[in-house]
Amino acid sequence: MTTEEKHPLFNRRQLLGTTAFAAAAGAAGVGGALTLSGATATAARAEGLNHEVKPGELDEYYVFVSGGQSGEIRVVGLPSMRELMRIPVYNRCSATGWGLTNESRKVLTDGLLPQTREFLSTRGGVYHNGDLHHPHPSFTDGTYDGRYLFANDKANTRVCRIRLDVMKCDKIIELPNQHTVHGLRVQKYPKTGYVFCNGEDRVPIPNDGKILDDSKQYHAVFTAVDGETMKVAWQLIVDGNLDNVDADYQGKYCFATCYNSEEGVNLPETMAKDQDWVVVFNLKRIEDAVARGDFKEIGGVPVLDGRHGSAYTRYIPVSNSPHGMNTAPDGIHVVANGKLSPTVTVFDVRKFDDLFEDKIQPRDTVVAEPQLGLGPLHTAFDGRGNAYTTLFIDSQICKWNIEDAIRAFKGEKVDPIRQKLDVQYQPGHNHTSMGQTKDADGKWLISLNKFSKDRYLNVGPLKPENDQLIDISGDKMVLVHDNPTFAEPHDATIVHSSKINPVSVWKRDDVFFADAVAQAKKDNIDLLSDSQVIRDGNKVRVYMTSAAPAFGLESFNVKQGDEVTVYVTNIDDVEDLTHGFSIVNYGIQMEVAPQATASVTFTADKPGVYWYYCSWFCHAMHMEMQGRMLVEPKAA
Ligand code: CUK
Ligand code: CUA
Repeated sequence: MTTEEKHPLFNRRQLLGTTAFAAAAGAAGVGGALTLSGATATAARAEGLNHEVKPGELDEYYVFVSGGQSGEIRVVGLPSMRELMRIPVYNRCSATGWGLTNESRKVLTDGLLPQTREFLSTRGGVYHNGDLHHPHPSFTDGTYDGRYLFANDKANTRVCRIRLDVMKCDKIIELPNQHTVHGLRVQKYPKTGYVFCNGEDRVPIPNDGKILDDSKQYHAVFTAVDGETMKVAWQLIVDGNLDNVDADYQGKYCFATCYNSEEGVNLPETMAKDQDWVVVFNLKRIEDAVARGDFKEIGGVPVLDGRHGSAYTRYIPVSNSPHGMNTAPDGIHVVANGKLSPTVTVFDVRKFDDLFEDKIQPRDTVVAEPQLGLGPLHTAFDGRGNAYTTLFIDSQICKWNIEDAIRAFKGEKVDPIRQKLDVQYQPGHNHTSMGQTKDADGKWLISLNKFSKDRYLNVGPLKPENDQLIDISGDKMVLVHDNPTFAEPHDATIVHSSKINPVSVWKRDDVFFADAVAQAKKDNIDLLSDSQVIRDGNKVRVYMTSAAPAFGLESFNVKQGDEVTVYVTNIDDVEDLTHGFSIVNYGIQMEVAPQATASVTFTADKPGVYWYYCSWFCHAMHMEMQGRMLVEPKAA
């Protein structure tokens, strides 16, 4: 029996590859008979990419996937599509204590506007939801530098930063004057730099109730946040609204789609016109204006007027309701995706200089406008001159060639479309490996589909979404894997693993728990060795170490009504040895990773005996890692 008969999926080319490999192995003096499995694996790689990651093997890429209305970020390995970690951001997380611990509440509250702080004062002090759409890592010189990941909150107008060394969110800021942040991308060159944040909804500024139904007086706002300081650098008021955004590879421009040039407040109004636009922002001109003080300060930040006629912006008409905005890795071409138009519009960024000098008309910057199919939403690139556009209504990925689209636009008889691949079903974003950088490697594409319909076991009325992995290394796209996901991947970024180097153990001088370290110092406590209770009026600070399988305190006493802060320091210095701290019937739970300090503050309202225990499995005696909080009742 030949290999071909045993493996009917093998074609001639694969067999040739196998033979060549066997010959090479013989010539190199490896000797012995090649096992069939060895030959098979080689043949499979010769034909396409191998997406199987065997037990014990590591993925080649990280994928940072948005959690949509779940408010979190998920870290997924590619090509296996295994979920590796969740990073809580705008949500509450029971496992890690995000939203409960003092460290996370500082992140969640520090960047809130004063009026929001007041609004939340009767609502637990923090927002309990968020809608995270667009996670994008920081750049240096057009590629990822492994420092940070930034993402928007469409629900409560915030922007977050995640530290990629520890994979925790370290900053969240709320944007003034703006109503929602939808599109978010970062400056690619020379480095990040700015984080660009699109205000989608139009509201009065200030939005204090003086203007209500008079939508003529509403405005949309574009914000540039300084990614280093996480402070607003400047804002522009624009005409229309803002959907998605991207930046160039030269550090000169960024550009955003607008689906509501009509400035309508309901569906028929926003769809009324055949054309909307892309707005281009001139970073140098804006920076110069800010430097010479040519702005109004509103809500504590510099605000410029970027409406029609402004020196800072240009408005380029495109067909009805464009959505995604994607810069190609060639550093030249930028694609606006039509959504309600079957076309995508391709701009040449080199023409924007002339556009701002008024030497050419806005539409003169368009170099192609291929008709691809119904509902183009987002486009990804392979670095070989091809683009991959999601067709939401057609439920397809359309692969097309940029140069051919440009030739067709000039009138040549060429069809830029290379292939259409069915996806299940109705894709939103799609992403290629390293495809949003100048290092696009053209190996993998993921299609983030909004519906899974018949692809999985029925789990009730609420269904998962479906992320599909597609091999784009050859001439044809090949679908290789389905992966169900929970609410809701809008966007993702595929980063080669060599770009990111997380630590395994916290450094003791990390700013994440610097407040706890400072308080301990005032209390004369060495967090790495002391377990002790400090009483300070009705404030009680409980310091304890954790080392598998014991806390530093077997018990501690407090009085009913005390404000108690428990600081747990994990003095284990071993990779993967995380402890937890949970107090039964007190709603307290947190993660304490190796060499971290975590703290939580609560009022000891209920008298009685309350056991605390380690909640992250750490040791054979993990169940025994516990102690008692004794709450003395108030004197009657
Ligand atoms: S958006 Cu969701 S499919 Cu918020 Cu990037 Cu296009
Ligand atoms: Cu410590 Cu489980």
